[in-house]
Amino acid sequence: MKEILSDYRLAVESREASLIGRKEVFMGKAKFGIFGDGKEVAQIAMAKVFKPGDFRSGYYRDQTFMFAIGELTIQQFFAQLYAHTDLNADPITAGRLMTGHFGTRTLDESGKFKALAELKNSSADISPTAGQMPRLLGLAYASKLFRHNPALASYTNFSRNGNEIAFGTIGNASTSEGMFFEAINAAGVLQVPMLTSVWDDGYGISVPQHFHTTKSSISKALAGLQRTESENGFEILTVKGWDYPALVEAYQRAEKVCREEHVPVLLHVDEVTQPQGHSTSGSHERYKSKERLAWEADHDCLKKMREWIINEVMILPEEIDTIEKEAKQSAKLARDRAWKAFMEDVKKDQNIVFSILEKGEGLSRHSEAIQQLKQELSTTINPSRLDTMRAAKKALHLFRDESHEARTELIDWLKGSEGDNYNRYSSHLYSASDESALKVEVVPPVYTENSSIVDGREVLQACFDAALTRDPLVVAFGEDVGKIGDVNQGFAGLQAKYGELRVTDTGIRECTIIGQGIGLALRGFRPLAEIQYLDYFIYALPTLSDDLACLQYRTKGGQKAPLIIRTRGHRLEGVWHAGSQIGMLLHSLRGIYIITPRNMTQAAGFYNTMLRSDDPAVIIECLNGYRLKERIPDNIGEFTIPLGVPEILKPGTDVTIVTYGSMCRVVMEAAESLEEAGINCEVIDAQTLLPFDVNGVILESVKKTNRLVLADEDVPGGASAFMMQQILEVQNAYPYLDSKPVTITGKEHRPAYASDGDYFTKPNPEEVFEKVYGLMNEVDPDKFPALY
Ligand SMILES: Cc1ncc(C[n+]2csc(CCOP(=O)(O)OP(=O)(O)O)c2C)c(N)n1
Ligand SMILES: [Mg+2]
Repeated sequence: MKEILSDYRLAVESREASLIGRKEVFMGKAKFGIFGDGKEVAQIAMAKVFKPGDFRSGYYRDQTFMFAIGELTIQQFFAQLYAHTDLNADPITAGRLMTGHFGTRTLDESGKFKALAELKNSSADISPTAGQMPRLLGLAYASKLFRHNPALASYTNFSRNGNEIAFGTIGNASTSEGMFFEAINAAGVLQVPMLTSVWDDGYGISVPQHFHTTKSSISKALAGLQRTESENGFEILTVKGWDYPALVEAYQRAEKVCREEHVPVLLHVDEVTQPQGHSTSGSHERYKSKERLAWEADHDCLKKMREWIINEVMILPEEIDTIEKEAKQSAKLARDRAWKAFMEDVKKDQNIVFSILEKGEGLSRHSEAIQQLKQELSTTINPSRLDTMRAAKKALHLFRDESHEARTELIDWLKGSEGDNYNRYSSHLYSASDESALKVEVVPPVYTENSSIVDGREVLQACFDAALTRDPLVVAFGEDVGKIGDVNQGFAGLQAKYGELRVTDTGIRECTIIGQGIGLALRGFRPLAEIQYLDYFIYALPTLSDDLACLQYRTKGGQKAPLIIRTRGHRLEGVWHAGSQIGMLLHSLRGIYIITPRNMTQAAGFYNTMLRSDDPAVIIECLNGYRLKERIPDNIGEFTIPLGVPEILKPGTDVTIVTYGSMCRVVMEAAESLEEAGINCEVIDAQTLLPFDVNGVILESVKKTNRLVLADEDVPGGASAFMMQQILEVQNAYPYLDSKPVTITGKEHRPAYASDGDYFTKPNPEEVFEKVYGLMNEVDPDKFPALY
């Protein structure tokens, strides 16, 4: 009984937080609100079966659940609403994400994993609907690996025999997304402990259920997944979102099959309401009928729970009234504390700038304008950091030709706040820990007389073999990766050697292959997830961009997923098998290192580096390089290659040509012909595009040659534009140029088929020759007469 009353109290407190939250937005104290009202009771029931070691992957309605598992306080909930940038105030997003983005810190302050098996964990939310599903699959799959691979028994900090459930939550309308279906199907195939709850309020913002789901019911639509006596599948349960005892029972049943038998469960929580409507943008009276609104009021889970307690548990209404009063009061107090802390933080800088302005008023010729700025700053309602910054910058602009103490103080403050604001709003895009990929010790390759010359694919195979031996947490999976050892045999024989749990085939489902990798990495694994061809990255891009790339950033270093994505691309022969969409990756995947090795030895060195770091990376192997001969280093599993360090493949003095990947061979061939024509090229392999040339190797080259050519296989203005911006603007090579920079790229369309198609749509040695020659013709037409 005590438990029931405390559940009810929490439900009321959470509801009150939603109600107050909405008011805060309307008072201008916060920008946007989206709350979990109407879902309180269901979430409290879910929290009852959520054990240490479990993980949540959910969405913005889950505040009550987070309160119930003790991983969010109401004060923190308000701190996030206000965008308080202090990690102590909002420990999961540090004010970077708007309200309703939940999570727990799975890393300690040095960026190492905490003992996850002892904690109640939540992966970090993202806004795109159903974006939580791919990751959810991986979180559940980790339990399967921990349970079935005896070599992992000692990793008790991550798992206890794979007993952990991955709890998913999703809105009814979001189940229409492809990611939902892809993840659900994969969970049924894999038989993993994934317990997905659908909060079904009958709407997705304004759009009613019959637009979203076949038969207007996700449990009906998915009925074919239900397991039977003879066939594996899902356990599908339906329960009403206002029925407290039924919810408690349903979650107990769901937990049992999920945790003990590793059977995935879909819990369709129907008849959920949304008392305040979707969010603070707009009201639901615009699209819900009077009847629907009346039905919602009648089926409100708090109202129903109260009635049930009075009727069935026999508690007096007055006693319940007291609980409600206390709960509401405590939510208000939490709001007050959060606002006070937020204001105190913001006002620190405001006070400093105010006093500098005060000083400036007496010292500047623009006394009146300064006074005006001071006045504005002090009378701003709900002041924000930008108000202070703008006042400071406007004052600095006024002080520009003056010399006094106020100006010096202002400059000092502005310089200091650059670092503070970087820390508040821009830090942790990549790992900031000691295991950052940029800090991995460099171990050079060792070659001896015994080093044999083998096919490129064999170099990779030896590297992966060594990795699988070295670390039992390394797993590789993807389409055709298991039995045949991938389409180019990089994993040949390794499934036979290490078993199906370590080297594994998957369905054709790029998006959830990535999610599988993210979830595994979040739980301590070192996954190598394979996307068969670079062209199919487009299917995986949402999860890579929205989830993996921003994970460290959006948690301010609170979570990491050191996933390595392996793929192959650039050129072979055939449309959708010869793409080099590198610009697409550079534009959408900041936060993931992008590595473009020219051969398989370089690729192996980068795999070794990344496997020793806690950053995620994409490694793009050259499709046309698997059968080329390479000399395999004796320390194939140990040597590492540093990121961001280009390699000079051929020194030269006339022109700097920067390239990467398969184009290295093309450019080297052209450079030889150019040499014969009297042009001495310096050919540089950038090796990694993120990070790009961290030590300015290319700048030094341009200082010498004064001419720059960028060659790759992406579209014009794709990755070549990125490289140019890095070299001309960031490295400041612009003043050293004597000629216009030149790019040599693929055509704007997809590559045409066969050898001729490749020749006419991708850069070839003759084209490189002619472009570079043309550059020199402009410089010295007598020495280099026009070709045509
Ligand atoms: C990919 C994507 N498309 C659209 C949106 C905008 N959006 C936010 S919530 C929402 C409705 C979701 O409805 P439902 O899944 O039923 O969850 P509910 O809010 O009803 O709990 C939409 C369309 C989004 N966040 N992400
Ligand atoms: Mg909905």
